[in-house]
Amino acid sequence: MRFFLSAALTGLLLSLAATVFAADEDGYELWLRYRPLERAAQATVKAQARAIVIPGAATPTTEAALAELNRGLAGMLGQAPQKAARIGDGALLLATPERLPELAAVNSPLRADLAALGGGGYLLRQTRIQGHKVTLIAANSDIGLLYGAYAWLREAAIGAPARDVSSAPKLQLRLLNHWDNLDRTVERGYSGQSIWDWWALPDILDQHYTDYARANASLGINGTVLNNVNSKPEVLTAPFIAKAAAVADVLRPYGIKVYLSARFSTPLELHETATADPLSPEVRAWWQRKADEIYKSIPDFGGFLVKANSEGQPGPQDYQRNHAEGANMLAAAVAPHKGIVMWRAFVYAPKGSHRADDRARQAYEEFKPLDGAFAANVLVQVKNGAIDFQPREPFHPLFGAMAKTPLMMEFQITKEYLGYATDLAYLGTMFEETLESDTKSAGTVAQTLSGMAGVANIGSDRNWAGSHFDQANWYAYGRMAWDPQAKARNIAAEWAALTFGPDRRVADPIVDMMMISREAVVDYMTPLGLHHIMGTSHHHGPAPWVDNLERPDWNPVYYHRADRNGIGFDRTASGSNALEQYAPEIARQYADPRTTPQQLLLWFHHLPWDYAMPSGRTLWAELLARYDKGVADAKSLRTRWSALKPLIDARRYAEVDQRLARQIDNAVLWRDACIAYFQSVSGLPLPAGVQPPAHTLDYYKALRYPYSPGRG
Ligand code: BDP
Repeated sequence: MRFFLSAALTGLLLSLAATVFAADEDGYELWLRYRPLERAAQATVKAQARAIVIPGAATPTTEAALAELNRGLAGMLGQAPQKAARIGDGALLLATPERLPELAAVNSPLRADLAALGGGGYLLRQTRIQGHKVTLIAANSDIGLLYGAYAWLREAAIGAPARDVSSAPKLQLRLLNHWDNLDRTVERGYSGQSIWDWWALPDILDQHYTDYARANASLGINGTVLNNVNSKPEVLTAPFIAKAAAVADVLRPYGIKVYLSARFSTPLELHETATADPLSPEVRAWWQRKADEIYKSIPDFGGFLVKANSEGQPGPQDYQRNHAEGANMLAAAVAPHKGIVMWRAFVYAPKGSHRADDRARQAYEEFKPLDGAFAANVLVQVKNGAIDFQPREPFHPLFGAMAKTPLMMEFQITKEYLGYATDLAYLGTMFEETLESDTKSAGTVAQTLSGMAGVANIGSDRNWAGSHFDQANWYAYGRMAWDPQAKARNIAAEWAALTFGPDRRVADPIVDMMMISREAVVDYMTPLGLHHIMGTSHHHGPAPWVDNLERPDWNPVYYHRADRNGIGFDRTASGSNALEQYAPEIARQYADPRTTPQQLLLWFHHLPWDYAMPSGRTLWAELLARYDKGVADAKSLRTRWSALKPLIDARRYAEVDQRLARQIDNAVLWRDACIAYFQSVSGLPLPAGVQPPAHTLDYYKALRYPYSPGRG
């Protein structure tokens, strides 16, 4: 009894202490907070880092590693160790074979492990070097050392700094794509202005740039496309090249290369050529000169990202050339400098020539025949699904279908279709779902990749991402770009511990919230495989009734096809047959609604309202149940958060709480508007116990969202 009382009392005191002492945080430090460790953990970390030793000459990258270790240790221990010139007991030793040749000596036990790491990997070991007990961070390059330093700090902050770790990136290209405009607006950005202050550059280098580099390097992100895929010619003019070069100088020590989105018609629009035809010698020469000019200022420039012949952007098809001819022309210009071209497969035809029957088919139809036609330094960048970053999509059929073309995955980290920066939706589970999908022709989607790009959610907001939980999506993206087989739950646990502290009473419930959050959004927006029923152009809020836009495939009614008899898009042989673009096993399995995963049912099938679902309900009743579940889960997110109030600093608690409250409203709005609309179409009564929508359909139809953010 005494024991229980004192345990309860200690618990209470701990909570009280947490409430009293948890100082407000604004989120600027992201997952690199380095708060003081508990006493026992402090002792362990201290013993592993009595002094920091980096043999050999300092480079900007080793200086960055040293600075981060000092910052981290000062935060976690209250005091940073000295840098020492010699290895001694308890040293934290950062070394490459070049800096410390004995690492690669024939008799070195680390030789094989190191060789397996490649350029960017690292290992962490408790070992003996020159007779001294040391903590070793070893790699084959300085960038590997920097990654290793971040990994060791992460382990220390979470309280597990003695593990032996070997880690090497599985993908060589790990990029962010900023959809940032040169006027600092951000297309689909919900976290303030662009962090790139083009006007102030190149003279004024905001501290944000360095902190951005640190955050990204801590995840292993090694490239960034600075500007929007809907690009402008000016970005390739001398003044903007100088600005990009200044950013590149800041990012370089952190192993991050700068890339630019190039507008295909740039030379023509700058009036420097008479055409933008990729086969014109004048155009080819212009791009070659332009590449030379860029590389003069940015010797390690990564290359170009291109959106061509999509949503009105110019491209090779304007000159009756195909995507490969366009991409290869640019590839030839950057090839002498070892640059690459990332050519996007998000294409849907301009007015008039589109396939009216199914937009989902188009990318495959344009790109599959070109497999093998792209130059060696071209990668085709494919969105995770064939429509457009919906809350749930089946994996894009191009994955597994382009054996001769390196592919990059394009995920959207910013939540254009999943509630902006207000709704909590942890995307780790969504990324994982796509990456582990089995293509049946080439292994999992993850195994088909040569690189990954994430459309950034980063902006000028103090917390970078617009909300604290949206930081987790940047984090999860980076960790999965490093290891596409990583598990969303483990990443969430790591992020939660780093962001809110390693106390499991806090971290565990936060992980649980994160793990249900994206499915909640799917349920209250687009359950059972519904898609693209959001409001026109801003993509916020429900609008399943919209049927009057210029292109059929901009209209929600095109996607859900609900009428008196049923609902869903028939992509089987009796419909658009988009299914034939998948491997035969998948096509066969999904041809039958009974063997199609329920979560994709209405993506592939048009079914009668009384179709019997495995639950025993009719499709109509199931749809209603999903909407109700979405709302219930949104409510549960907030309840779970409330329970954490005593353990979280007041500022972050309140900032999250306000958003969770708004998320409930959004969930109810979606549920009610969709039910009102689908009921008006199906003509079916609501089963007993289902709450009728709060308003009439006309009320929902009349809602407007003027000045919604993210329109660029
Ligand atoms: C859509 C966005 C649009 C982008 C486009 C793209 O609504 O703003 O320009 O994707 O990826 O999701 O090019």
